[in-house]
Amino acid sequence: MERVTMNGKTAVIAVLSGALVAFAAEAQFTKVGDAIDYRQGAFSIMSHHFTLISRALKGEIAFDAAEVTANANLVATMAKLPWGAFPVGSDAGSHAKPEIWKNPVKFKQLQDQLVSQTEKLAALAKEGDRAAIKAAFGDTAKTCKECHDSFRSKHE
Ligand code: ASC
Repeated sequence: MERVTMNGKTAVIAVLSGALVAFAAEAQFTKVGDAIDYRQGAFSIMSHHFTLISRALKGEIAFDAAEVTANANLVATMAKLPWGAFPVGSDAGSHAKPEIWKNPVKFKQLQDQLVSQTEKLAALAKEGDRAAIKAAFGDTAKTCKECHDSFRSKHE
């Protein structure tokens, strides 16, 4: 019993370590500007590789299944990275809207949606069915836009 019953001190430590885990993603940056640079870098690389998939789907560049898969894998990896780089109040000097910290539930929901959709896109790219890739690409692009509409300002 002793091992599963928390005394006051143990409970406090458990709560604090939970808080630390939640904090860790933000604590990795010592300067707000570094967090902004990091997330913008991830978004920029994601956009580059996402656009290459778009161009291949439109026939503007050759549709090379291996290239599309490599691009989709990069998109899926990048999609996981920015979210720990939004320390509270880091909207100044970036496109981030204060709504990010007013509506964290919706922001998180869109992050999770992007992560799952980009993973699906990468899995479908590997299978090589162009119509399925196109559909998954469209779903992903919708999520990009939905998040931008709510949480990204057009001006700095
Ligand atoms: C891109 C890019 C975005 C999304 C978005 C989709 O290639 O840079 O932000 O697609 O435009 O609606």
